[in-house]
Amino acid sequence: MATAVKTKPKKSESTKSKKLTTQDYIHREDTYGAHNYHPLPVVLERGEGVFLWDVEGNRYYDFLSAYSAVNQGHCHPKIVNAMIEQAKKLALTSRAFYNNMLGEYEEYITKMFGYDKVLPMNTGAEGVETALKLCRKWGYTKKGIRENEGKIIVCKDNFHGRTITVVSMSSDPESYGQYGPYTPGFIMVPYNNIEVFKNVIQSDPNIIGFLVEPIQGEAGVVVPDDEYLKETYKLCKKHNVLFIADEVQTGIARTGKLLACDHVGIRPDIIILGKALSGGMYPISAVLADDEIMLTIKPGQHGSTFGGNPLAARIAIAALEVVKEEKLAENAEKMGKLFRDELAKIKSPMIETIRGKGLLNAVVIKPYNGKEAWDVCLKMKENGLLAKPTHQHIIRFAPPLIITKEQVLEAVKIIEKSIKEVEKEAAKKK
Ligand code: IF1
Repeated sequence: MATAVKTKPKKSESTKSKKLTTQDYIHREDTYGAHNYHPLPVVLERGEGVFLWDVEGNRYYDFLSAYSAVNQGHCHPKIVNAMIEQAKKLALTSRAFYNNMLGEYEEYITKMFGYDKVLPMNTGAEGVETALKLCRKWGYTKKGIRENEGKIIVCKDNFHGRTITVVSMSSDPESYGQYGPYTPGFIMVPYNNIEVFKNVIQSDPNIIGFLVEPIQGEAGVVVPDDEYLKETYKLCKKHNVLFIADEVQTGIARTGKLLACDHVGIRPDIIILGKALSGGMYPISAVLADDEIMLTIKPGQHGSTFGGNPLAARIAIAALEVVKEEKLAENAEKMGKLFRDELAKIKSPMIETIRGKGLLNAVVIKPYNGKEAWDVCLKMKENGLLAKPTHQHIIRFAPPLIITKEQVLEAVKIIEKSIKEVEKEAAKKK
């Protein structure tokens, strides 16, 4: 597929009258928007199911799903209809008053995940911040730790969002650089290392929580040993430390179970959900916990303008119903295995590792004569599939969980074709 020729709109010509090209859109964003992202050069205007279309009319397989926010597929009719219906009635009241949708959603989600209560928020980072606040409140009012002394264990290479407290827990200079001074109270341990965790958790009586991604998404879909989550969970129980699972990316059926923690049979003390909680239609996050923890926050001690709004409540119910009705976890399990098995058949010096669980997968690309993961992603774009590298050499592959067997097979063909074409270009450069 030819790439659009670079054209700059003439000063006099208004960009409203003529049909804009991909470059026009990119130039306009570059002129008026902050430069806090480096997107792949594609401008999307329509999504349906596993597909996206750009402004030139090209169709793509979406293998990012907005970082696992579109598990149900783009613009799922059931969720869209629920959103339209509710939006015509009542969108936002603030929590100064009750609304008729919130209680129904709270009952639905707490019963679906098996917790006493939910605290509704909007973004994943807000959900993480809420979990940290709950953990500290619980540490001081229930565990009896001296105020301002509470410590929370976090993992190296974590990604939990981009607020200043959350990046204070980060080991990635790109995430925390020049954003200090940082929020104190975090102890960092290597991921997937039980020995170090054991030494740390028994070394400090002020430890109140352990915040962990059951699979590290941003780090490159790093799947820990099964024992890791089980053992750290047991140690948390032994030392009366809250096990806090950040399932913003791994939750809502993405890894082949409703929650990634379900693979190892543990029940976190606090669960953080986001992204696919709305099927990508609206920012919705949620923190689930039992009363002993949840009720440590009293009226007026936490909240947000949009948290728990009736529109979000209605959308989240529809999005969760789709997960159940369409058996998305089961499909993610099956299609994920098929995807990894088919990828493994590709013989290429550029494929170093294939890893993942369910439909959260990644391929580690070995640079080849100057060509690397970014080049593979550009080639896949030309061939009709969208994915993006994380940490330079790792391509994450996470399609909507509604993907069919035929679509997985076609997608793997595109990936194979693209890698072979990049290899050929690399060989020519030799
Ligand atoms: C971006 C990354 C993924 C998350 C986990 C909390 C949050 C996220 C495990 C915060 C958000 C998003 C953020 C988005 C890209 C994407 C991402 F590349 F940034 F790291 F998925 F891996 N916990 N992840 O993955 O949720 O506040 O964004 O709603 O910042 O570019 P949020």
